[in-house]
Formats: sequence, structure tokens, C-alpha cells
Amino acid sequence: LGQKGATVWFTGLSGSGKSTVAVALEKALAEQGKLTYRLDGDNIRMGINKNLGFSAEDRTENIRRIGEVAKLFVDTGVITLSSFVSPYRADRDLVRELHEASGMDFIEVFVDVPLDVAEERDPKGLYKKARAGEIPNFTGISDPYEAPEKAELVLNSHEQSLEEEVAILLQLLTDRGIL
Ligand code: GGZ
Repeated sequence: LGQKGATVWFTGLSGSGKSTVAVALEKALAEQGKLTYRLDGDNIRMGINKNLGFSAEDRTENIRRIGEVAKLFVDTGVITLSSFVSPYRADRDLVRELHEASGMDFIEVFVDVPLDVAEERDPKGLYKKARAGEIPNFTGISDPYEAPEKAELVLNSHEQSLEEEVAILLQLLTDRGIL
């Protein structure tokens, strides 16, 4: 394949912009001829993890499996872009350890927007439902989000443009010897 794999792990609240940034990065990497794969709720929670919900135990298992899947992609040299709320620090740290124990790059990117910004966006109306008590254990409303303490990168998608964010990510991947 002639490229080094890595996992770029986006974490943040629902509506923080994780997937938007991942899609934009995927496009920029494709323009450089890089093979990428994007893991998100649509291809994971609908498939391999469709038996999991949003209890703490299920989120932990969701993230563990995604981490293992990401590793398989990295093993083949693919740059894997993962976008999940992944609210628990211990779960993200486990995925980091899984990667690092195999000499694989794990780049944690905290998509940091204030709750009120994410809630204002509410693209799927989920915050409104969560406030109304219709969705239990909703991250940020009735369930915790543990912000990263050692993320490789913090993006403030309410203050930075998508172009700026992609440029920063490409630079980071270059500095890490992945590009
Ligand atoms: C958080 C929830 C919940 C609850 C459904 N809490 O904006 P979205 O819709 O597309 O992103 C959220 C997604 C979270 O799934 P993840 O697999 O990323 O979560 S975790 O990493 O915590 O396992 C949201 C929707 O699913 N959603 N119920 N209770 N987000």
C-alpha cells in the first residue's frame, strides 16, 4: 500500500462536529491519494454493534469493539477516522493502549464545543428530546462526558473554520510521519 496506517479518534458531544471534520479530513487525504476509512454510527452502530445501546456498559463495549476494528484497518495501512462520542476517558485510553502496544499511532482529537453550542445546533432534535426526558442517559444532559486530558489535538469547531481544522490535522499527521 505504501502508506502508514494510523487511527485518528474524534471524541466530543453529539453535535460537536466530529463527523463533519472527519468527512472533510477524509476528502483532503483522498486528494493526496491516501486510503482512509471512516468509522461512525452509521456503519458501526447499525452493523457490528447493533446489539448495543447507551448504558455505560454498552458504550464501553461499543468503543472497545470500534478500537479493535480500527486496529485491523491500521494493520493494513489504512488511515482510520473514528467519530464517536466516546464519553469515558478509560474507554478511550484502552483503545490508545491497544494501538500503542502494537506500535500503532493513535491520535486523539477532542472536538470541544460548549454544550450550549451543541444544543443550539441540535441537528437531529435529540437534545430537545433529551431535555424532555424522552431519551435517557443522553450525553451532556443526563449522562457524563469526560473531556480528554491528554488529547493530541483540541479543535474548537465553533471558533475555527473547517478549512483551518483540516489544515491543522494534516500538519499533525505530517509531523507524526503519517503523511
Ligand atoms: C448520546 C446518543 C444517545 C445518548 C442516541 N447519548 O448526534 P448523533 O446522535 O449522531 O451522535 C450521537 C450518537 C452517539 O453514538 P456513539 O456510538 O458515538 O456513542 S458512544 O461513543 O457514547 O457509545 C447521537 C445518538 O447516537 N444518540 N442516544 N443517550 N448520544
